[in-house]
Amino acid sequence: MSDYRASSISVLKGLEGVRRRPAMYIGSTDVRGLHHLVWEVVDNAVDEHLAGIATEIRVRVLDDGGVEVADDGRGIPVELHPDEQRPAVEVALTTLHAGGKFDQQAYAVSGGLHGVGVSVVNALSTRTAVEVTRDGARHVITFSRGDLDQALERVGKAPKRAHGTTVTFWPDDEIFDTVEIDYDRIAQRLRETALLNAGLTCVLVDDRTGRSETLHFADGLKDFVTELLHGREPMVDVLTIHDQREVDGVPMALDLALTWTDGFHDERLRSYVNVVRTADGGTHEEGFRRAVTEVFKDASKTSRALTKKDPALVGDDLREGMVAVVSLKMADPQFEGQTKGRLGSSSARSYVQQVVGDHLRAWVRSNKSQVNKVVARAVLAARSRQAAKAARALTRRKGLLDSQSAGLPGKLADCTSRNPSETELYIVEGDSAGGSSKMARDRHTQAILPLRGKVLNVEKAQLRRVLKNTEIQALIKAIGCGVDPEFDYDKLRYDKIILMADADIDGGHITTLLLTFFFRLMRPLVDGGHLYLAQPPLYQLRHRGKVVYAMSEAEREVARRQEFRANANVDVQRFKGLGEMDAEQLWATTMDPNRRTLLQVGVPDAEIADELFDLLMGSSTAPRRDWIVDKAAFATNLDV
Ligand code: 0RA
Repeated sequence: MSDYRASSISVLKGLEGVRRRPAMYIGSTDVRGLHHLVWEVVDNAVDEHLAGIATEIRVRVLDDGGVEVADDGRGIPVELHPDEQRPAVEVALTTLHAGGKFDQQAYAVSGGLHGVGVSVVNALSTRTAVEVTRDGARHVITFSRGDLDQALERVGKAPKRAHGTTVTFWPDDEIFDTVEIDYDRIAQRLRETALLNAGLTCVLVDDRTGRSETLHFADGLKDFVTELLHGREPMVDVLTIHDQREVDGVPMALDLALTWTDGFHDERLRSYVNVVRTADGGTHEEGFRRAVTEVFKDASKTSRALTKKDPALVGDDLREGMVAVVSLKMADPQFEGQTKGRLGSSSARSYVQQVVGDHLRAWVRSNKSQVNKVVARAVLAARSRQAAKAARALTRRKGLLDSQSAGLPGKLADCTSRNPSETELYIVEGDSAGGSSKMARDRHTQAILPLRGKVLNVEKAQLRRVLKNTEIQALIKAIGCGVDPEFDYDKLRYDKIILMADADIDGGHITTLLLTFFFRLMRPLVDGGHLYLAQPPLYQLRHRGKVVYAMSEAEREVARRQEFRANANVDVQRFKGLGEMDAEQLWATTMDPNRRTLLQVGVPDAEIADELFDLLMGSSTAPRRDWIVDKAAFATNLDV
């Protein structure tokens, strides 16, 4: 009796610790942490799939804010735990780190990859209900804030061979900043889960909205690579690798899919360890990259795609346009970095390098024409790398990248302040708008750089041509920091770089071109939050000396109703462009720091931005036009 008490007290202590310092167990108590609860249960269900049992995971968001996760795995054991003399499921839900996965080694590859604890979910939920189907019966047990509520009970019969677990929990609003479950977050994660686990079906249902989806990918990683291509044609058939072996007595497994496309200029590599994304890469990625470089460098020597005149290929050339997913499973992985997003285990490097090297060498031997395509693409990359290097050397000689020696561009109307923390550069489309903005500005802090006509499309043109373009040169000189990869943040001459273009299609286009320029060649400016979009109004409403501006048709109608008498004869002027506004109007609406609205340009996710610019600047025009016309998209996609 006293033993029982003693152990239950220590258990209680464990879960109290979770409630006292939840971030220790789930990272944070914001939306991310909240959804961690869902991942915790889903990952346990995925383990049942990896163990070869579960085929389906169903997540349901309930009307009352609860989340139900059901799987057809083995079912959490219900028999009495030999030491604790309580049902194993009760022990699993109330004991920290007791997933009940007793043998680490055996589970290392086939399952047991997660299982840190449904008990953490239990501790951080006002209520948790677990239903287990196994041994021919359905069993239910419930908890409240981690404490046992209703002891395990047999609630009905079940077919003899039926098995599975349903965990339903209601996140605790005493713990979390918000308990609002985000459908899209779960959908995205389940999609990833389904892509990484070929054959597993993931279902998501939202009772609050009626939304639902089913995710199932028969070809797993091959489908994943196809998704990452976003409609681009692969240059070679998607190549897949599956390997499973013991390395120094430790089981390892590698799944991989790989191809190349000429639709991207970067490398798109996604990696996972034990079905968890490694956003910062690590040793498995290193091993993979080394193998690709080694094998294809070798292959290029005997490929007719590489001629004597060509520069020697480097790894970056070979991996340009490469799209790949690497999924490694291993026991006891070591993670590094601030967010633990990088794999540090060195055994993974040599294992992946060896397996990928062996597979690729065999593939290269029997796919000569496909190899030629990959090498030809790398040769193009090597040539443009050389050209860009030559162009940079040239511009450096001319002093273009150094504003001090080159002097400022003639068209720049600079501000008088030399304190970069208070200065702003308005980049203005067209000379007439340039004129009125020069009159309107606060000349102490605001500088104006008018650009003529269309800026060169950085995405299509080669770097060499881009840097020769006079508009681009003026821009680089005025800003003062040079361009990637020699960008020098300390030389930034303005705190805010503000793009001010007409609120029409052409203005949208020019803004897009400039954004592309900044994103590709002055990325640190974007990341540092220095880039802004001005928001000139579309309409002016005036009646008896009262003037109101509106950004859109909808705003105009609201203003007409709310700002003026019902049947007032309001004079409405539509601005076709910035040039139609006089200095006073421009100042009042778009440039006065106290009255204007600026959109700060940000890049929420490098890959999303990359996609966006590919879409906008790539070859297909229809989607691009739609996007440009719908200028609101700038705000939603780029404004953070
Ligand atoms: C402990 C041991 C076993 C399975 C599980 C826990 C388990 C946990 C969860 C959480 C959600 N779904 C789950 N399914 C299973 C192994 C049981 C056995 O060997 O029979």
